Amino acid sequence: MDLFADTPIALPDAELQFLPHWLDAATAQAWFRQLQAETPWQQPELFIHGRSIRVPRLLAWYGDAEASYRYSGLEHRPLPWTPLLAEIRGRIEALAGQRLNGVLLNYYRDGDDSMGWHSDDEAELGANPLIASLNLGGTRRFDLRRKGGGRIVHSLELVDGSLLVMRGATQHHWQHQVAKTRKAVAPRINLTFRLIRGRA
Ligand SMILES: O=C(O)CCC(=O)C(=O)O
Ligand SMILES: [Mn+2]
Repeated sequence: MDLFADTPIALPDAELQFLPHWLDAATAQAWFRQLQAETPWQQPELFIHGRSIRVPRLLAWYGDAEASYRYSGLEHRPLPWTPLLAEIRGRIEALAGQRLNGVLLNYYRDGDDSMGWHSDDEAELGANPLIASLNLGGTRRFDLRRKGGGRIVHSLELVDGSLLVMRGATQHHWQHQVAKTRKAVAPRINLTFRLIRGRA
């Protein structure tokens, strides 16, 4: 038993809870395989300064019908919940203590796949959103820095079966990334559950 397993991460102006062993290894592997196989993965193209760039990972967005979401500058209508994603959502809602109506799936095929610095601060998430992020498959490093740049202040190894919950003002003050790596890394699927609030 790891006594420090669920110790909160003490960063100023952030509320982070990391549960490294949230899921047992057999369930994590079964979920990874099923999601890898059954998800209609997409690799959207972005247009930045007149150039087209493919997002450096694969994505899918699921949710309740009202949970339309903009990410990477594009509007996405949700796919309907699969039985597996609905089950995972229920378990994470129970832990988070709140409703969650959408989930972004990110598939990092290898160390070339990545997610750049950002905060989850889109308007439709409202102030102080709770983001619950489940990790399946290969371990990747998750870095945090103050908004506005500067050095990496804290890093976490997001291991298979772990859950990271970000709450409170975290997204106002901090950015996160999953950088490319030259290390040999196994494929990884990350699921970030969110609550999309209706537009005014
Ligand atoms: O893959 C990860 O751990 C990060 C995912 C993320 O930051 C996001 O989906 O907004
Ligand atoms: Mn994020």
